[in-house]
Amino acid sequence: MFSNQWCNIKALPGANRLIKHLSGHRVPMALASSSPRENIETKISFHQGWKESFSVIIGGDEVRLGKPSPEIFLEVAERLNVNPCSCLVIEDSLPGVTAGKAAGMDVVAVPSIPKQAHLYTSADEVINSLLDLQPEKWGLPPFQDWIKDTLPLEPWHIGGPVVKGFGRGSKVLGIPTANLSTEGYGSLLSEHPSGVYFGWAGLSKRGVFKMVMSIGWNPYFNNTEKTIEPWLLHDFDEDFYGEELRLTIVGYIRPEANFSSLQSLIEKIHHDRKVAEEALDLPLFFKYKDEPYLKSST
Ligand code: ADP
Ligand code: RBF
Ligand code: MG
Repeated sequence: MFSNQWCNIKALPGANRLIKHLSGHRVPMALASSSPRENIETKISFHQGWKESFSVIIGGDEVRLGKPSPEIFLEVAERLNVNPCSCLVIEDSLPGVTAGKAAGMDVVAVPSIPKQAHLYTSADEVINSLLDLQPEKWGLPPFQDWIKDTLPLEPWHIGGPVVKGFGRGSKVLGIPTANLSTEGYGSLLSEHPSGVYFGWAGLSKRGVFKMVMSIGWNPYFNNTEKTIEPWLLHDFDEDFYGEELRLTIVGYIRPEANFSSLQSLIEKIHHDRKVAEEALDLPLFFKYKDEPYLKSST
């Protein structure tokens, strides 16, 4: 059962994948939003195949009490003719989480605002993005699109001159990251959740290299600004600040996490490196190495 800001014109990252997966397995789905029914209908009409995927669509104007009252979810269960306790609610808002729990349902929270996970304590699970949902935890069929610990994505691109990072000595840790400025990438980055990704990195004078990166707030350091930090999997004998760096991001590995020690953060990043290196040899990912985007620079 889905709710709320799902169906803005740009779909939430991973929403399409999830809806296709569940409808492919004939899992009954409903959309329960606080917006008026008419607005929901308009919004979902932008997404191909969504309307047909939901057996029930219900708006805030169709119930007496809005979230956090459980009414909207109980009404959905009745219309679906299912027991509330066999429903899973996927929610982005706090009142929605409260409503789902009050209806006796399992609730997975996907907070729409970053760094708010700690507020969602009443949810059964808080995930960073829909990419991290594990349907099998809730008795639903598992995704089958993960390949060798990676989730293939429609490739996307980001590029610009390499900027100075926090100078936290990542290099000393053996993990130099050639930071890119997030300026001008607001909307692209909001389409892609924070997390650990991999792909190819092009430096016009030096070549194309395997790359594993984090995008986000580095929970271990609790940054206040989002950073883009690609680690090029190659030994360079000099720095390349200011050079144009082009990235093709081809897959997702995991959400950013916090760690109890710097040592465990470093070990995890080395594991990410291994995952990325092996995956990038698969034809599925290797083929993007030759994209012109990586080689041209303007
Ligand atoms: P900063 O905090 O300024 O990003 P880092 O300690 O992360 O500093 O070092 C990153 C810099 O190291 C990059 O900007 C780049 O010039 C250089 N560098 C050398 N080797 C690599 C590599 N394999 N991957 C990424 N950057 C590298
Ligand atoms: N920082 C975190 O706080 N949590 C993470 O899970 C995390 N994962 C990372 C994965 C990769 C592949 C890379 C390159 C960096 C990651 N970082 C993470 C960012 C790291 O904290 C940052 O690069 C530091 O500056 C390293 O000292
Ligand atoms: Mg860096």
